[in-house]
Amino acid sequence: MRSKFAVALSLVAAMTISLGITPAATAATNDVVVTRAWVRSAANADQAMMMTGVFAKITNRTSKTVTLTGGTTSFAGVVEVHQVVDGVMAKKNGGIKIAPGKSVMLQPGGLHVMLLNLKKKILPGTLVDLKLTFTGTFGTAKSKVVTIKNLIGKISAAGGESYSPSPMPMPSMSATK
Ligand SMILES: [Cu+2]
Repeated sequence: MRSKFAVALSLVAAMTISLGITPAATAATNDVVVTRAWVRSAANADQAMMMTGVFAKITNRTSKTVTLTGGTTSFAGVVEVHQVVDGVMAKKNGGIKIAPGKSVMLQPGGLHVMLLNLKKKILPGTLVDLKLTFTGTFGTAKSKVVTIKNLIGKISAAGGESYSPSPMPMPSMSATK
């Protein structure tokens, strides 16, 4: 029994290591560059909520502010742009604005793209298709869709924040440590 347990542990360790060195997804256009993109695998508590988060570094290479407004994927019914305020996440109205030449980090505990109404499981290693929609000035176009290839599911306990959309914590509850 001990040895079986040890084998299981080493398998988990091997999976973790192999996921750790997997090249992150990248999507580059002349205007918007998305790097280090990954999606939190929904084999954890998120699966029950049928939602999960996407994280990445996004750089604006245009001379005007660009705004990430949402996106589409075959894995979810709805793609929203979210933020976390005081440990509680909420839809970020108006989208995520990126100043000219600047980057933003979407990361656990902060800004993120939320996949809601999941249609398919996202397990560690699952490749997820995702198109992100930006508004801004792209030549004569006012919007741009960036396709992220090889967006990979990864286990993450980072952040420790709750992705539960409801019930909203009462003020008296959130004050409890
Ligand atoms: Cu969210």
